[in-house]
Amino acid sequence: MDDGHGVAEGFRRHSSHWGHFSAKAEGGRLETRPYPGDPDPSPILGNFDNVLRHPARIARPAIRAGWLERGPGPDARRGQEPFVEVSWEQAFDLLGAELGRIRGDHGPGAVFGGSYGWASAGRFHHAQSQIHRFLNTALGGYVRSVNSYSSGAASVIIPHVLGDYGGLTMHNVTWDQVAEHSEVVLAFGGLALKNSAVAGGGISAHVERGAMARARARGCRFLLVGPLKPDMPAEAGAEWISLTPGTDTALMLALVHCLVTAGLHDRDFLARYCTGWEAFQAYVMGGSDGTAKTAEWAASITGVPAARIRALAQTLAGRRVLVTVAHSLQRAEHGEQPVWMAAVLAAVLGQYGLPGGGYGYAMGAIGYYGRRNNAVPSPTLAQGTNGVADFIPVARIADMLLHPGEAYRYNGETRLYPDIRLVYWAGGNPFHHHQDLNRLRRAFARVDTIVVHESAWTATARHADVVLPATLSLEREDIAYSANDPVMTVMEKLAEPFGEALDDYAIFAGLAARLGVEAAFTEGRNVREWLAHLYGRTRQGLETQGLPAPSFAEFWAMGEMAVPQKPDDGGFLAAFRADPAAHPLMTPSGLIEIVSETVAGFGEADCPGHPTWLPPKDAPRAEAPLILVANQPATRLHSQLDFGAHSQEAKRRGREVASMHPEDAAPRGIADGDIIRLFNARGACLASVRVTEDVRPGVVQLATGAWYDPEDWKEDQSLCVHGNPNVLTRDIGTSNLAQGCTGQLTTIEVARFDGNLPPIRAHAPPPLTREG
Ligand code: PGD
Repeated sequence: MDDGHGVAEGFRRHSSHWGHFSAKAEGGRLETRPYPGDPDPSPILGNFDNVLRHPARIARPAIRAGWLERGPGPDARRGQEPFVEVSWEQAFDLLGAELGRIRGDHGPGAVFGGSYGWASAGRFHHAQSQIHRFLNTALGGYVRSVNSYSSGAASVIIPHVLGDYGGLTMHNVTWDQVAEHSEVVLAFGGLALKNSAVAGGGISAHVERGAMARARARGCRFLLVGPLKPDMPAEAGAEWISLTPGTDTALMLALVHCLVTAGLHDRDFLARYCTGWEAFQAYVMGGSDGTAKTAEWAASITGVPAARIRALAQTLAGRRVLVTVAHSLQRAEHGEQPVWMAAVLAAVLGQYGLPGGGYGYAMGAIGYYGRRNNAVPSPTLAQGTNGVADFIPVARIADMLLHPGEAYRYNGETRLYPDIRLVYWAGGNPFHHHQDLNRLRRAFARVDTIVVHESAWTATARHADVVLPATLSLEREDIAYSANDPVMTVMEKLAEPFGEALDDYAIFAGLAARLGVEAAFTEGRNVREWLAHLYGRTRQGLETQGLPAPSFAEFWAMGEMAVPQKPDDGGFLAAFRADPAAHPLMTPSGLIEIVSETVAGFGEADCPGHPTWLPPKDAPRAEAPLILVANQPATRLHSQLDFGAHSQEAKRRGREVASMHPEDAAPRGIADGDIIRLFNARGACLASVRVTEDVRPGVVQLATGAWYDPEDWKEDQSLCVHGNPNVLTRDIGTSNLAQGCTGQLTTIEVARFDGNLPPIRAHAPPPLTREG
């Protein structure tokens, strides 16, 4: 028996960033079934099996003992001290008083509420919306963060070059177009299914594998440019062009050199749709800096043989080529360059705006790129007005906390870091997502108070002063909606909250009451009433279009609803191609800016006025001869539910698994299955090792997301025994232009670890005592 949509009796609907599903809770465990219409469900669903009652969960509000005894203030003992469990009443009283003190003594400009993070699916309980609404209502605002760890460089450079970052990623070439029209897909950084398996807000069908199989069956060639072979699924039958990480810009420049030399560049397209070609051509051919960007030049930088580069250029000319660039390429020093350069390479090939051709920046990086857009508005919680204008580029958090008042450059401006007293986080894990975690620990020691809402004892929670237990999405009801997915679904409550955990909404409502703003925060609605209220926006969109518009009660009873979508029309780039005068780009010239006078005018040496090969400062050298690729994990979303069954099954001897090439392993006496120590000047971690030819020689791959687990929490630079690569990565911006995250690449050395293996304690709570 099912309910007509394929949900079995006894199972209830829910959703996650990695897919809609249904589930049944029994004996503290969750049995999940993927959404029936999903052709390729994500195995990450398996992480839900064992998390409801896991020891990593936070049961009660907890206050760091030192903060309770000594009060707010800078403290290097964060992350080292035990916690005292208190009642919700005590927690609300203590935190309400502290927020009142900050509001009165320092104002909202002393509060960092950026609170970056993926949180959980669900439109109402969306943690960032809740925290921002609360801080705006209760304090009058907060210092926010802009951009993301995913696309920090791209989201700043693309508006200068192509105008519309949102349009480029969300409304452009689709997977259906690839399946039907592309002749060559040139994928810098690949199209890894582990990345497109996730989409913020929920996903009803994972279409990427099937689209690549259809395209290949039609004769489309997929070319993977990158250091890791698994970054393309077997279905694509991709040719692997293995290159040194961080050198893609040089390869692209050489491709342009080859095309121009052979007279194969699309002169008409460059003349009609672009600005700056002549000056850029002079750079490529060596006229402006004395270095011709030949195939031989690029071979010495990238490690790709010159003959292969020339052959590749011939493959591209005159075909329907889609150039894609994974987010990972721009999560590195000078990350703006490959994004900009790929836009130029696509212009040289002249396929912009044609079905299945042009530039699909970040296609495959997330499950909602390469899809059609919904034609109705999403249910969205209003966040109120932020009275603080100040912000930081998101990945500059440690700089901000360590250097209040100091100047930094961002997108042509000189800005000053604010003086932050209180950091408030809900729905993110900076001790997962930030770089150089030992530096982040020093930064977290600087403020008066750190507040974290979490469902589990992440390292971020362990570094907080006030830890408030939040429900998992599984323990509350909500609506799942993603702007590029055609199925909107109810998220039913699957289990009772763990311990005394509350929804973020209930926590903020309790605090709002202490601060005298409860009515403004809650507007008198309970959760169900809020869901009905938010749904009203989508319903109105349906009504406006004359489409059937079920009431909230009808929607809830149906369980899911198909959402109308816009046509697959190629978006702003197709319109621009059809008539560039009528549909100019949102750039100063209205054209594709191969040279940007704006960027040139900023005068940044690390981001000049056209795409440029800028060698990384952090290059392999004697003490750090290997390049670490710290990429997205396949067995969980970021660090979420690292204690979940699927994530745990993939570990070896409890550690995260790194991959390295036999040529690098053999001279170090390392064999498959050994434990290795990865280290550099910033820190060290242990991992298990897989020795494989799927990784380029000179490269070590270790995914992010294993919870930070220092051997001794009291030591500076303690060994992470579990395998968190962010103890090794560098905390520098991509450039003065975007200041994006550079966590993807860094240089390291590796050695076999022969000592006794320290225990993994990341998924156990810190020492806890009970008040009274
Ligand atoms: P998550 O693990 O998703 O990582 O960083 P992000 O902080 O988003 O953290 C979300 C946290 O929110 C989890 O701890 C989860 O328990 C909590 N949470 C979930 N739902 C709720 C809720 O409803 N309420 C509350 N209060 N909490 C909730 C991801 C970031 O990492 C990203 S997006 C990228 S792309 C970066 N990638 C890299 C990289 O490639 N390489 C390196 N070295 N570092 C990276 N860091 C970045």
